[in-house]
Amino acid sequence: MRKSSRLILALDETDREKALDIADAVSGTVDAIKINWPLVLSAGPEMITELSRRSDVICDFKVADIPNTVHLIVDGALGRGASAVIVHSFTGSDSMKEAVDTAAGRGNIYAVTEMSHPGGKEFTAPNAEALALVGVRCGVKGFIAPATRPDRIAAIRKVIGDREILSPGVGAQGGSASAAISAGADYVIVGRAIYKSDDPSKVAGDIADEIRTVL
Ligand code: NUP
Repeated sequence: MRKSSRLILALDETDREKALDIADAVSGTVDAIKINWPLVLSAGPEMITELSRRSDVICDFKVADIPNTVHLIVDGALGRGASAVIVHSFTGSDSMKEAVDTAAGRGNIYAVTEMSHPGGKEFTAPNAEALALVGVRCGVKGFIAPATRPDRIAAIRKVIGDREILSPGVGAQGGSASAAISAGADYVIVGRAIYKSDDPSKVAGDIADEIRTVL
C-alpha cells in the first residue's frame, strides 16, 4: 500500500454503482479502499476484484475464527485481489499466525486490538496492549487503533514499534484525522464523512490536506 495521502476510504456504501462511482472519484487521492461486509453482502465478493483494479483493497472482515476457517477466509479474499485482510486479535496466536502464514508473499494482515466505538472501551481497550504484543509476535503488518481516542493510538504505538497503525473513527464517530496522525497513526480510515457527502472527491482532498499539515 502506498503511503502518500495517509487516507484510506471505508467504502460501506451498499449500492454497487454508487460505490464504484465513489471509488473512481477518490482512488487518485486515497492510499487504499477498505471494504466491509455491507458492500460484499449487497454487491457480492466480485467487488473485491472490481475495486482492486482501481486501488489497493483491504478486506475488513474482522476475521475471528479457528485457524482453518481463518485460512479459508484470508485465502478467498486475497485470491479475489485484496491486498490485505483485517482480523481480530482476541482469537489468539494460532488464529492470527494462520492469517499471517496464509497471506505470506501475497498480502498483509492487520489486527484489531481496540475498537473505536464506545463499547470498545468495555473489553477491547483494557486488553489492547497485550493483544498487540501477540500480534507483533505473529508478524502482522499492523494494527487498527481508534481515532476516537488518540491517547490509545499513542499507547499502542509504544508497544508495536514501527509496525503500521490504521485508525478508524474520523468524522462520523467524532475523531480527527490530524489528531490521529499526530498521535502516531500511519493512516486514517474514513467512511461516512466521505461516501455520504455530496462531493466525496472534495472531502477526501480536504482530509488529505488536513493530514499534510501535521506530517
Ligand atoms: O474499531 C474499529 N472501528 C471502525 O469504525 C474498527 C473498524 N474496522 N472500523 C471500521 O471503520 C468500520 O466498520 C467502518 O467500516 C469504518 C469506519 O467508518 P465511518 O465511521 O468513518 O463511517
